[in-house]
Amino acid sequence: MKLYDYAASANCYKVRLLLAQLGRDYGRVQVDIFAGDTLTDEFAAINPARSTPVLEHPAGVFLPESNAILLHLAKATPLLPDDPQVYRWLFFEQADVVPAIGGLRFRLITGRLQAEEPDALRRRAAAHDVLALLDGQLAQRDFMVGDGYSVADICLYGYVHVAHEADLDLEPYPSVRAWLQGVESTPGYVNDLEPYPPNARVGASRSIYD
Ligand SMILES: N[C@@H](CCC(=O)N[C@@H](CS)C(=O)NCC(=O)O)C(=O)O
Repeated sequence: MKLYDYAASANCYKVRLLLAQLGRDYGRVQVDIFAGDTLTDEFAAINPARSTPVLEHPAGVFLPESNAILLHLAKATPLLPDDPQVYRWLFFEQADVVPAIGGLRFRLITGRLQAEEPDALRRRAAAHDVLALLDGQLAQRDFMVGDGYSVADICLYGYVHVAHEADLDLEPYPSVRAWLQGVESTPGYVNDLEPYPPNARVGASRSIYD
């Protein structure tokens, strides 16, 4: 099993976290998404959307989309409970959490947006809506679905745990803060998310964002 992976992507980190917690061995294929690695014909053959992560499993069969990979890998394990609420959070994460928190963080850190620009303000407001919603959900429970840790927590953790890097203050969200600590206390937890490297900065990069 191979993971086409970018170390500074939280979408990729979500998959690495699950693989670590499942104790699965895999090979890591480093894709430098800001050096044009996803713009090649070879990468398009692996994933025409030109994004990472992509799981190759079995050999020659490629599965893109981080949350599809989470579902595939967690199948028949306790991390994928038989509760459709899991699906709800995986879709919510991609539709709401990633553009708001992940998109804001990426654009601020790499110089693609300034904090007071309208698009930054829009994403910041959406991020606070997301955090308030999650805080309400987590007020009466330790984890997102049922009474245990699952891929719903893993997928949401990916970008929520770095919300402060988008200057989003988590102080008003005590249940979210307690949940982050809860995730970090689960067996096999790892955090190998790397900071964006210099070549991610606007003007220095060659990627689908440029
Ligand atoms: N919906 C996709 C989004 C993946 C995505 O946006 N990946 C980014 C890194 S976080 C990427 O690989 N971008 C490629 C590029 O910039 O060339 C998923 O969840 O896997």
